[in-house]
Amino acid sequence: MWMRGGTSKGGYFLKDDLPADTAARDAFLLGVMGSPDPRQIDGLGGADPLTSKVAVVSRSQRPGIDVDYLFLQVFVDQAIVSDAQNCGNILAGVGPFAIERGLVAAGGDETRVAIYMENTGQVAVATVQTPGGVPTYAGSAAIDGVPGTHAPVPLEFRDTAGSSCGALLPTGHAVDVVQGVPVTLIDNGMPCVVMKAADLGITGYEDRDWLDAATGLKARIEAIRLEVGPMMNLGDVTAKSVPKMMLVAPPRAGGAVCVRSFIPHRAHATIGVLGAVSVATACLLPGSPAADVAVVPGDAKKTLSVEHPTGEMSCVLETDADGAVVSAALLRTARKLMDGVVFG
Ligand code: NQM
Repeated sequence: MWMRGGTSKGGYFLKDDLPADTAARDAFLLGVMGSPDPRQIDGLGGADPLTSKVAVVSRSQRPGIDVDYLFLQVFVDQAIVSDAQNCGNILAGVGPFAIERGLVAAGGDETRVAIYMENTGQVAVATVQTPGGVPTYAGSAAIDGVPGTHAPVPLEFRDTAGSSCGALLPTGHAVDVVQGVPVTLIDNGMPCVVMKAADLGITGYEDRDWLDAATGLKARIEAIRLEVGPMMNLGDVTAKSVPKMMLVAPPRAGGAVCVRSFIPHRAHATIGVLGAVSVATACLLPGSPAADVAVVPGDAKKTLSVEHPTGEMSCVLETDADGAVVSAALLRTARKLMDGVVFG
């Protein structure tokens, strides 16, 4: 099934429909997307990392969990299929897909689907609109980066700290200085390097095309990324899609912070879901580059509007008595686009 999940798009597969052998599976998925090729002309990928994504879904044997979800990033111009990151946007389609395929029974007008995210070993809960026992994609929820309105798919995350790096702050510091730039190396669901756009010589309000064309800036960011990979317990990240590079600036539309992200080699059209959770969490760390530019509400349950190139994404963060983030909730939508047979 081809679906839009949040501001991403990709193929949703039942695990049993794919080759069990990882190398054979990856070769098939590269063929499905048409990679490696900058235009992905011989496949269904959209010549953009945001539309070259795969969800592999299966019924879960884990107590209290409905389905297991493995996210795979199919690189556009390299023959790489990576499971080194999660994807909270594609996650938004997993609940409806699981109900469509009969892995989960619809339970009334709304169905809560507990999803084990295999990439990071963590759980997310998605609430899917199922009037009359059938998933609906029509509704009145709007998310920036997607035209029109659709059925809401609220997502809740708990205990996402250290998803891939082993700790929220893998170096133990809220600030490290790398190649002369103060950075926060953080993982609250997505390994991210958070730094001030101004420290890289830009405003942080540039659009995606400008950022993608800024080869000097991108080379500097990539040099920082390669250096911090081992510091974040990610090893050599040359062929990995993490960490994501987050350039923050003061909000300018009434939000909490403004972000331009590289994922990691192309600028994001919006922002990743768990990427936004990680940046929002960095805004709560006193003395960090993000805290320096952010406007953070005082309540224990904080709504942080993260401004991005085409609007904003609101993250609702719940903090404990020590100010640590214990849960995050976000609104996404999803849509079934095509159901059929694909050739690898
Ligand atoms: O951070 C893109 C996306 C993502 C990831 C990326 C995502 C997340 O927007 O949870 O959703 O960072 O590669 O789909």
